[in-house]
Amino acid sequence: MTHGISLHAEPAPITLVPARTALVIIDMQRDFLESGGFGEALGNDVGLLQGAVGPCRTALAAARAAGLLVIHTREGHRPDLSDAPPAKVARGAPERRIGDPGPMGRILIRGEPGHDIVAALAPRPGEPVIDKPGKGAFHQTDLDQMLRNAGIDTLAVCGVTTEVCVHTTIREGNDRGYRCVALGDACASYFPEFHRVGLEMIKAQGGIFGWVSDSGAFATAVRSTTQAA
Ligand code: TIU
Repeated sequence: MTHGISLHAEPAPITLVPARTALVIIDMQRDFLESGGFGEALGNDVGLLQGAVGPCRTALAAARAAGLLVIHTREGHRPDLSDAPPAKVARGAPERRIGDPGPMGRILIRGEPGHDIVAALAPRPGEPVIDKPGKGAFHQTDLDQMLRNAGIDTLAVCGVTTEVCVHTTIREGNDRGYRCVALGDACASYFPEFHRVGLEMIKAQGGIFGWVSDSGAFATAVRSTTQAA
C-alpha cells in the first residue's frame, strides 16, 4: 500500500509515503557526544548534545516498527588519514586533532571506540551505516545510490550537529531532489542559538530547503501507518 500520511511540520504539513521515506540519523557518535572525543577537542561542551538522544530513540523506534528504511551515519576517517583533507585535520587544539590519541582511541578515526554510535542508538543488523569523511552524508558516499535503489524520495533527518552535519546533509539532499524534514528536537548543537536559528533557516521562505517537524509528530504519523495496515 502506498498511501500517504500527513506529518505535522513547518512551514506546512508534509505527506509521507512510508515506503518512500527514510529516517537518517546523523553522527550520533561517542566522538561528538562524550567526553574526550572530537567535539570536546574542538572546545565544545559535549553535554549540550545529550538532549537529542531520547528524541532520536523515539523516531528510531517508530521508524523500525513501521518498517521504514533506517540509515545511520558516522563522520570519520581512515586510520592513515588518506581521506582527510589537510585543511580539516589542521582544525582544533594542536595536541588533539583528527588522528591523535585520546581516551576513546584515535580521534575521529574509523574502528576506534570514539567513532562508534552511542549505545542507546546502536544500529541493528541490516540497517545501513554510512561512513562519511565530510560533514554532508552525500559527499563521497554511496548514500544517494542506496536511496534511489530503495525508491526513497523523502528523508526525515535527525542527529548532530544541527548547523553542521545535519544542515549540510539536508542541503545536499534538497539539491538532489529529496524532500528533507528535520526532526528538530532530535537534533542538537553545541550552540543552542545555532540550533534554533539553524532550524529557522530550513523552514523560512516557505521551506527554502526543507521542513521542520519533531520526533513526537513523526512517531505519531508513522505509527498511524502500522495501525492502518
Ligand atoms: N563540530 C560540529 O559541530 N560538528 C561536526 O564537526 N560534525 C557533525 O556535525 N557531525
